[in-house]
Amino acid sequence: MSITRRSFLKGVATTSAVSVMGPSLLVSNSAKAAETSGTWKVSGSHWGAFRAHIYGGKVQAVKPLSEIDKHPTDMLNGIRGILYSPSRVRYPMVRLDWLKKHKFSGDTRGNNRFVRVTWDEALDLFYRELELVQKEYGPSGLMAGQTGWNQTGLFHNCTAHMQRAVGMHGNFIKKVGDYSTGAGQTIMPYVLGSTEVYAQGTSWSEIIANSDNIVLWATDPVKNLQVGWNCETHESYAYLEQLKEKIAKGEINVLSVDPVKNKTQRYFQNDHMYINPQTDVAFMLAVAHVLYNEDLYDKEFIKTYCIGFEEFIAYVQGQTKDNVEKTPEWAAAICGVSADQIRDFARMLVSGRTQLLFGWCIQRQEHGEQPYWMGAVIAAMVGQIGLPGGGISYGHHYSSIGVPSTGFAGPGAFPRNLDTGSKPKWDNNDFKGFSSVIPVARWVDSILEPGKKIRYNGADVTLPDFKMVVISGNNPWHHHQDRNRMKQAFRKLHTVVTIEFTWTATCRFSDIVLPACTQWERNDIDVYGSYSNRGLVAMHRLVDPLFQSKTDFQIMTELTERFGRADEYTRGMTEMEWLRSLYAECKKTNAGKFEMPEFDEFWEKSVLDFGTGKPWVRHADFRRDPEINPLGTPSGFIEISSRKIGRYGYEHCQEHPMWFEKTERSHGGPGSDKYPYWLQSCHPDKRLHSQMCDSEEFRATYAVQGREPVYINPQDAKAKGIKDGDLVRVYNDRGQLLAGAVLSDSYPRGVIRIEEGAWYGPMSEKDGALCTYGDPNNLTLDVGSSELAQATSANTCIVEFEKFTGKVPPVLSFGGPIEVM
Ligand SMILES: Nc1nc2c(c(=O)[nH]1)N[C@H]1C(S)=C(S)[C@@H](COP(=O)(O)OP(=O)(O)OC[C@H]3O[C@@H](n4cnc5c(=O)[nH]c(N)nc54)[C@H](O)[C@@H]3O)O[C@H]1N2
Ligand SMILES: Nc1nc2c(c(=O)[nH]1)N[C@H]1C(S)=C(S)[C@@H](COP(=O)(O)OP(=O)(O)OC[C@H]3O[C@@H](n4cnc5c(=O)[nH]c(N)nc54)[C@H](O)[C@@H]3O)O[C@H]1N2
Ligand SMILES: [Mo]
Repeated sequence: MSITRRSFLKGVATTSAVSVMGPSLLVSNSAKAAETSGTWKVSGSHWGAFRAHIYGGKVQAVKPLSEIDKHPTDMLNGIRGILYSPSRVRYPMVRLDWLKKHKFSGDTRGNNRFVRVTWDEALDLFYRELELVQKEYGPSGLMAGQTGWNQTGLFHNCTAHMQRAVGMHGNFIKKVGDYSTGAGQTIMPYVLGSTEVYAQGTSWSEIIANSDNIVLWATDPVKNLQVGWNCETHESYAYLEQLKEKIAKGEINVLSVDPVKNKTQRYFQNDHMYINPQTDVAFMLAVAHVLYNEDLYDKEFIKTYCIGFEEFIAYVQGQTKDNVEKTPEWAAAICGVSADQIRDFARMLVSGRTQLLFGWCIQRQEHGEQPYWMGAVIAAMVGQIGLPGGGISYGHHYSSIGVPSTGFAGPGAFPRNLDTGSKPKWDNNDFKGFSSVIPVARWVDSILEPGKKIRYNGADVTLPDFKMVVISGNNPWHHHQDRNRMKQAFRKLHTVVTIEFTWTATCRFSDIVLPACTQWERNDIDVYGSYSNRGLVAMHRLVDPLFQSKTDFQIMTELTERFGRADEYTRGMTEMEWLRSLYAECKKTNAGKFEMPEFDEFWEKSVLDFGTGKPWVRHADFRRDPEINPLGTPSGFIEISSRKIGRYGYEHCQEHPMWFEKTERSHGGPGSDKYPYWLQSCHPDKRLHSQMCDSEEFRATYAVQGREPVYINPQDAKAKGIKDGDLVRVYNDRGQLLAGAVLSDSYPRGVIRIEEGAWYGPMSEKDGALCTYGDPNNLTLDVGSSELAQATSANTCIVEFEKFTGKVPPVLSFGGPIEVM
C-alpha cells in the first residue's frame, strides 16, 4: 500500500456552520429555509455515508458524501422517514392478553393490543421471563440466535448486544447459515473450497480489461449494489459505467440469463436470454452435454485441477441415475430456451475469455445447491478459472465485491460472546438431547415439530423445543416464509421479546416490545466499503433518542444490572470510551501500514480515506500451482463430484450436480395447472428488506394505491382485465395478499414479482387473513432447500391472481400498536 494513497478527507468537519458548506444545498423549500442556521453532521448507513442538516433538534435534510460517493442511492431520501416514522416504537409496550394470561395467551398473539409500561416494568418482566425459561426448561427453551440486517456501526451491533447480555444470563439456541446464501455457502466449500459468496472476487478492472464475454446469471448488480453490509461507498458503479460503454461500442459481449429483464439489463441494454424460472440446472446440464459431445471443453484443465469428471459426465450422457441423456432437446422442454440457443450459448462460452457472474436469488429456491455447483462445473469445463476475466464469481452484486481491497484492517466490534473464563448466571449446558444449533431457516419447524430429526450437512439435527424467543436486529415477520404457518407456530410460544425502533409485524407478534433508538441517535464508527475497505467513517449522533427510546447498549446494560452483571457487560466503559478503545486497537493493528490520527482528529474529520487497492484475480494462485495453493475442498481440487456428499446418502443433493424437479414450478411444472404464475420475491429496489418500508414520503414514490407493487406482464394483465394501477389479489393455498398492479414488458408471461420486505398487515382470520399491504411471504413455501443446506426456498413459489373487486380494506401494516389504556 503506497503511502501517497493515504490521505485524509479535507473539510469533512462535523459541526461546521452551514455557511461553510456553500449555497448549493438541497431540495425542498422548507429545507432551504432551515439552511440559514443549524449544523451539518456526518453519519453512515447501509445506504452510504451522508451529511445531515440539523436544525431545531431535527434532521432537516440529508445529502451524500459526494467527495467519495459518486453514485449515491436514491434511498438516502428515505432516511428522514425512518427517524420520523409514524411507526416508531415510542414506549416500552406489553401485550395485554399476555399480561393477563401469560403463557396461555398465544391464541391472540398478533391482535396488536398493547399497554404502555415503564422501562423498569418492562425490563423486570423481561428478566422474569429469562429466569422462568431457564428454571423450567433450561437452555433448549430459549431461542435468541436469529440474526439479520441490523443497522451499521461496529459498536452498536444490536444483535451482539442482545446476545452478550442474554448469554450472561443463560445459554440459548443458536443458528448456522443465513437467508441470503444458505444453500450457496454450504455447497461451495465442497466444490471450490470456500463459501465463495462472501469472498472477495476478481477486480472489475480485470474483468473489463480481459473478458470477451460476461454472463450475468441471475444477478442484478445495478439494483443490489445500492446497499452494503458496512457503510457503502458505491465504487462499483464506476466500473458498471465503463462496462456499459464497452457494451455500447460492441467491445464486450454481455449476456443475461434471467427469467426477467432486470434493472441491470435495462441499464446496460445488453443481450438477454429468458429462461424459465427454477430450470437453470437443466439448461446447464445441456450446456455441459454440448461442451462434451462437441469436444469443446478444456481436457487439460479438468485433468490438472478437477476430480470426479467421469462420474458426472456419465450422468450427462444418460448412463447413470435416471438414464436420461441431457441433450439440448431434453433441456429445452424444461427451461424454455431452444436447443439451438443452448448450443450457441455453449459455443459462446469457449469463443474467448468468459466470466460467469452469479447472483444469489437462484440458490434461494428448492435444490438451490445445484445451480451453484453446476455453475462451477461449467466454468471448469471452460477451463478459465483463475484467469483474469475468466472463471466464475458468486458475489459481484454484493457490497462492493470486485472493488480491490486496500488491505486496511477495520476495527473490531462489540463482543457478541462472554469474555473468556466468564460463565452465565445459569451455567447450564444441558440441551436435553436437542441440538443447540439449528440451520437458520428451520426455526419455525422447531416450534411446530420439536424433537423431529432432520439431516443437515452431514449431521443429524434434533429440532429443539423452545418456548421463548428474543429478537433484535432482524424482522422474522418479514424474512421468514409462509405467514399463516408462522402464525400457527407463534401460538405455541410462551413469550416473545423484541427490541426494535419501528413497529414491524414482529413487534405485533411479540409480548414485550422495547424501544431502541436508530443509528442516527447514537455515536459509532464503521468501516467505509465492506470489501474495498476504503476507510473509516465516524457516525455522529444526529439527534437525541426520540420518545423513550434508548440505545441497545443502554437497554442491555439495564437488563444485566438486574442480575448483577452490568459491569462485566460494559467492561466499565461508556459509549464514547468503547469507540475510543476500538479505534485505538485498530490504529495499533494498522501501524506502519496505514496512518491513523488520534481519535479526536478522526472524529472531527469524520472520514479516513485510504483510496483503492491493487487489482486482484480470484483463484489465480490455485491455477498457478494447485499443489502449493490447494483449494479448501477435501481433495484440494475442484470437486465436480464429491465423495463426501455422496456418502451422506441424500436424495436431493447427491455426489454430483443433478436436475431435480421442484415441489412446485410454473411453466408446465408441478402444480402449474392450478397456480400458473411464478412469484419471484426479489430484493427491493427502494428498500433494504423491510427497512425503510415505513418511511412514508419515500414509500409514496413507489406504492400503488398505498400498496406494494406487483409487477405483471401487460398481456397477462390484459387477459385478466387488469389495468396499470389496479388493485390485485394474489393467492395460493398458503395465503393471499393485496398489491397494486404495475404493468411492465420486463416481465415475461407467467412471471410476476413482489419485492421482499413489504410490511405484513393482515386482516383477521375470519376475513381470510388477507395481507392489506402485500408481503410476498404470505405466499412463499417454507421447506428446506435439501438435506445438505436446509436453506430457505423462498423463490419456489407459484400463485394465481385476479383483479380485486371486493370492499377495499385500509392498509393495516403501519402506525404501531392499538394502545389499550
Ligand atoms: N420471500 C423472500 N424472503 C426473504 C428474501 C427473499 O429474497 N425473498 N431474502 C432473505 C434475505 S437474503 C435476507 S438477508 C433476509 C433479511 O431479513 P432481516 O435482516 O430480518 O430484514 P430487515 O428488514 O433488514 O430487518 C432488520 C430489522 O432489525 C431492526 N434493526 C435494525 N437495526 C437495529 C438496531 O440497531 N437495534 C434494534 N433493536 N433493531 C434494529 C430493523 O428495524 C428491522 O426491523 O430476508 C430474507 N427473506
Ligand atoms: N436495493 C437492495 N439491494 C440489496 C438488498 C436489498 O434489500 N435492497 N439486499 C442485499 C442482500 S441481503 C442480498 S442477500 C442480496 C440479494 O441478491 P440476489 O439474491 O442476487 O438478488 P435478487 O434481486 O433477489 O435476484 C437477482 C436476480 O435473480 C433472478 N432470478 C431469480 N430466480 C432465478 C432463476 O431461477 N433463474 C435465473 N436465471 N435467474 C433468477 C431475478 O430475476 C433477479 O434478476 O442483495 C443485497 N442488495
Ligand atoms: Mo440477504
